[in-house]
Formats: sequence, C-alpha cells, structure tokens
Amino acid sequence: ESDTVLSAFADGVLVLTLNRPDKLNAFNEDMHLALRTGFERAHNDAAVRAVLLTGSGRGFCAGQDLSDRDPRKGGAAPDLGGTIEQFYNPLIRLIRTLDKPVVCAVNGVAAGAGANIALACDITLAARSARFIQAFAKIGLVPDSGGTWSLPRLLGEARAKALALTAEPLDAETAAGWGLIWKTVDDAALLDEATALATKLAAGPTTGLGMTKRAIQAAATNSLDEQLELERDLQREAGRSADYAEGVAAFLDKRKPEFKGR
Ligand code: T3D
Repeated sequence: ESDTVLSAFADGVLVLTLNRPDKLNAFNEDMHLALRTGFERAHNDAAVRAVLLTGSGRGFCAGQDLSDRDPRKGGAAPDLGGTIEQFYNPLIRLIRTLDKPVVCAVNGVAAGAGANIALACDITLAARSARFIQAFAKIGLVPDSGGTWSLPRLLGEARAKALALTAEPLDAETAAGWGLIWKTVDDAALLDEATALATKLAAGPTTGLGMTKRAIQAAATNSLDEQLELERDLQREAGRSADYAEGVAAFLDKRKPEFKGR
C-alpha cells in the first residue's frame, strides 16, 4: 500500500487521507494512483458505506505537483490534457458516480485541482482557517477537475468567474456563506465532526442515499418532467429495499432503525 494516501476503515467509513504534507498534499503520480485505488475500493466493497476524504498536515491539497512540471528541465511541453484524462477526470467521475456519500474535510488550503476535488464531494466541511484558491490563473491554466462545471452551478457565473479569473483565495467562512461548501468547523474539531457525520451516513439506508445523490446530480441536466420521472423510478426501487421496510417498521415501533445498507 502506498503512503501517499493513508487508508483506514472503521464503522462502514473508508477514510482516505492525502499524505504528502511537505507539499501540501500536491499530486504526484503515486498519489493519483493511490487515491484512485481508494475510490475503486469504495465502489467495489459493499462494507464501505461512506467515504471521508481529508488531508494530513496543514494543507488539504495544493493540486498538481508543479515540481514535476519544471519547464527549465528541458524537453517538450507536457501534455496536460493527458494527465487530466488519465487522472483527474476519472477521479471526479469515481466520486460523482459512487452510490454512497462522500464527505470531504478540508483541513487547510485547497488550491487548483485540490479545491475542485473538494467541490466534487457530496458534503464538504472546512476548517475555519482553510482557504479555497482557483490557482490555475496564476500559472496560465484553466480550472479543471470539474471546476468550470461546479463553480457556476454552486455560486452563479459572477462569483465563479471572479474566483477563476483572479485566483484570489476565498476564506472558508465566505465559502460556506456563498454555498460553495456545507459548513465550517473549528479547526481542532474538524476531523471529529467530519468522522461523526460520515459514520452517521454509513449507518444510514445506503441504497436510498445513493439514489438521492444520483437524483440531485441528475437535476443539473434534466427538465422538470425528466426529473419527476426519475424520482418515480428511484422511489419505486427504494420502496423495495429492506432499509425502507426497516425504516417504516422502526417508526411505527417508536425505535431507532437498524439499516443494513440494502
Ligand atoms: O499539470 C497537470 O497535470 C495539469 C493539472 C493541473 C491541476 C492543477 O492543480 S494546476 C494548479 C497547481 N497548483 C497550484 O498552482 C498551487 C501552488 N501552490 C500555491 O500557490 C501555494 O503553495 C498555496 C497557496 C497552495 C499555499 O501557500 P502557502 O504560502 O501556505 O504555502 P507554500 O509555502 O507556498 O507551500 C508549502 C510547501 O509546499 C512549499 O515547499 P517548500 O518551499 O516548503 O519546500 C511549496 O513549494 C510546496 N507546494 C505547495 N503547492 C505545491 C507545492 N509543491 C509542488 N506543487 C504544488 N502544487
């Protein structure tokens, strides 16, 4: 197992911790591969019922490791489209298509692709001291990892463009106030609170939660009629789940439900 992403499993939660703290958890190839392996496990292992993504040290993730991109080392310009296709795009798809909740705990600065990976997660909490930076404009690049898709949807075009064109840092409190993330948490409490949230989600009706995630994401491109039909189809499926039967029985018995994730 690679040490660039620490992986731990407890109470149905797979915790993936980006772990190149000296580089503020910037991505080298090894970290790309290790993170992908983590999310593939989340897809394939039924025991995993939620994922928690966070970073070690004082940063969450500073995007691509630019020391691997030094133009002074000679050679042809790197094919950045290639890295996007090979690593970042599959990662964002793995997060968005995972039919289980992904919680992100942004423990410190989230820059470049690091910021947009946090925005691709389902519920994003940030330490009060964290910052979000669309750093791409500082080096002549374009926001990637879904940033040009998620920013205007979450913030509207005016704020999306200002952040992307200026690369100015956005503090976590403002990010929460603008609806870019779910909420901020005191730095010292972030990991505990995010773990408690992920653990609660992992004990939930996983099939229904997965379908809820799918439905809300589909709204980005569906008409109201298409969305109403999708809700009907998903509700039909949810209504056949063991967790629905348990949820209703528990309600009628006035006890806590024990969901199995099926
Ligand atoms: O290339 C492709 O494949 C295309 C894909 C692109 C995706 C992208 O993400 S492009 C955007 C890349 N990221 C950036 O441009 C951000 C670069 N980093 C920064 O602007 C700053 O480090 C931060 C604003 C994130 C944090 O600033 P600060 O002052 O808190 O920390 P620092 O001192 O700048 O960084 C601490 C160390 O981490 C430092 O190393 P040192 O001097 O202690 O040895 C710094 O060089 C290193 N570091 C931070 N970010 C990166 C990095 N090293 C390599 N690559 C980084 N991205």
